Amino acid sequence: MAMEIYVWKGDITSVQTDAVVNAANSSLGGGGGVDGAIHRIGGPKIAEECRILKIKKYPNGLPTGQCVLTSGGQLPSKYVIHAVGPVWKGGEYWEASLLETCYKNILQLSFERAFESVAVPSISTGIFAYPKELAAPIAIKTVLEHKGQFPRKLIFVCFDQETKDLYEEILNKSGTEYKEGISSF
Ligand code: AR6
Repeated sequence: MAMEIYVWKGDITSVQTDAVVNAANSSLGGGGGVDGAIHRIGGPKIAEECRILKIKKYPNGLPTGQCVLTSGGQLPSKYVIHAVGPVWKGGEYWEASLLETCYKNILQLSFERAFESVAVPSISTGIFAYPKELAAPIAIKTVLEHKGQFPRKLIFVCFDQETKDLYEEILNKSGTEYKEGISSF
């Protein structure tokens, strides 16, 4: 069964899915943007799980492109996949391949956990300054190439209209069917 693609404009902390993806950083210590919102709404349980993961598994930080799972705390979604996207440094520091790896790892983890629905923000395109128009095709291509049975539903969560328009334009050009969705998947 082909994966269902959704494009949804809004705040990722209000989405109800099996998992939401956090645009985290290597320290797993929280931050601004999606990370700030997830910790603010999700409550202290998520931060505590991150702290333990950092001590036990990633004392030197979670490498760029990798991801780890925690519970969703008080979020409507059950789990959070904390993923570290690349910082944009002009494009000659493997940013594209690191961003692709990041999405592949999110999809692989979602497959292994048999998640039905996973919501993903536009990783790296905020504080990490990855140009939105360069990041969106990588996000979409990597998702469309994913072969596993899970996740069954992939929701691209766009925080602003510009990002939503960009995703829809790329999906339309590639002839990919998608739905607009509501906040519960
Ligand atoms: N829901 C959905 N999308 C959002 C939300 C939200 N609540 N808030 C922002 N966005 P960013 P990054 C969009 O900065 O670039 C943190 O400090 C935003 O408009 O959250 O990967 C971490 O700790 C943009 O399109 O993540 C790291 O240090 C996209 O989500 C660093 O920021 C990603 O923006 C990670 O930076």
